[in-house]
Amino acid sequence: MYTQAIDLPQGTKDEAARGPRSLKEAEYEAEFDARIARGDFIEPKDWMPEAYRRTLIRQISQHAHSEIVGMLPEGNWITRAPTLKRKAILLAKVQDEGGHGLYLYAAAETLGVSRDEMTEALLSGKAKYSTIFNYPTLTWADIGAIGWLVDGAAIMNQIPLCRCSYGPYARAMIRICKEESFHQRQGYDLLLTMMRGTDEQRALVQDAVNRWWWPSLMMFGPHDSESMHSGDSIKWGIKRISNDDLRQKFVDATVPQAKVLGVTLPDPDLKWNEQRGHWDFGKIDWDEFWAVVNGHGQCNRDRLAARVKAWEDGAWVREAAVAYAAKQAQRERRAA
Ligand code: BYC
Repeated sequence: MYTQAIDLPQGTKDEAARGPRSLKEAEYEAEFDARIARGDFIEPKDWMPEAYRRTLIRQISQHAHSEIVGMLPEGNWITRAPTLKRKAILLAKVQDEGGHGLYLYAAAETLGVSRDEMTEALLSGKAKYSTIFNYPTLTWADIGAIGWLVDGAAIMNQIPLCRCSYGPYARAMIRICKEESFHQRQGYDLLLTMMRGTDEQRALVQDAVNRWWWPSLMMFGPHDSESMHSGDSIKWGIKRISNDDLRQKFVDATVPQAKVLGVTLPDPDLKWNEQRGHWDFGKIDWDEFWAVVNGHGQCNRDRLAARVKAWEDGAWVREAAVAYAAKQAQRERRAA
């Protein structure tokens, strides 16, 4: 209702896969392919293949949902932040995440899907959001670990999205990445402060890192060989770097940071590979990943319940806004 967007018919997968239907459409498609090859942006009013539009709606809306659900695990600690400075930082971070969700919903709306439809998909469990937000935040050190590892993984994945072929998504990502980099640094700073504290604080940091390391690696998605969308997304310039390559970049960037921090990453197979010029790392528990994707993580049920409650509690605001808009329209008609 706070939107000008309309829901276009979403079509079926078969329809999307059928390819060009007319000579005109074949011409449009050739022009679209040429623009992608030149590295031009595709803009909302440009012709685009139906499957490209659907892929973007899926990814951008799920990204938006992740930001909104991602406010919950950290929001849980705002009232318990240990100092005023940390509370102000955490408040700002959680608000930023709400803002990221809004830019992303707005970017998805330009593809012909309404905010109401996206919200319905989240609340009904039809749309996914990142697995990472289905893990609990047990101690204050988890807030630092989320900033360092979760936001660190998010930046690694999102920087290439600033060059994504769809203009509104790419532009939204530029601002989001600037804010994410602050989020990552505040997390690292928080952990560094705790590491300079007592033995008990250092133990809390190590425990948080032990719990957040593997879920952070899962954020990049399944192995390339299992990633059903990567082929098309890379062909269309939506994804610029594959899931596995981004995961490797994240491991390579994070291992030296862990050394400076003085924590051990919970992977006995983590070893520098001179030949590859990369860190080798152990096997990810894909059964756990898919269980969480499919709704069976530790917090899936609580997270969705919190979003459903927020939606229901906000009904009076939506009703008041509709009543106000109707009154305004009536006043304008009378004045005319
Ligand atoms: N969690 O073919 P694939 C943040 C799904 S928010 C859940 O590789 P794709 C932050 C995938 O959706 C971070 N589901 O897919 C906020 C697909 O299922 P569907 C969020 C996952 O799209 C607050 C299926 O598995 N970031 O930074 O090519 C506080 C097959 O996967 C996950 C974004 O959303 C997962 N981890 O690649 C702090 C970034 N991984 O959709 C931080 C934008 C995979 O067919 N998104 N799946 O039902 C992307 O870059 C890509 O969508 C992904 C997956 C790399 C995540």
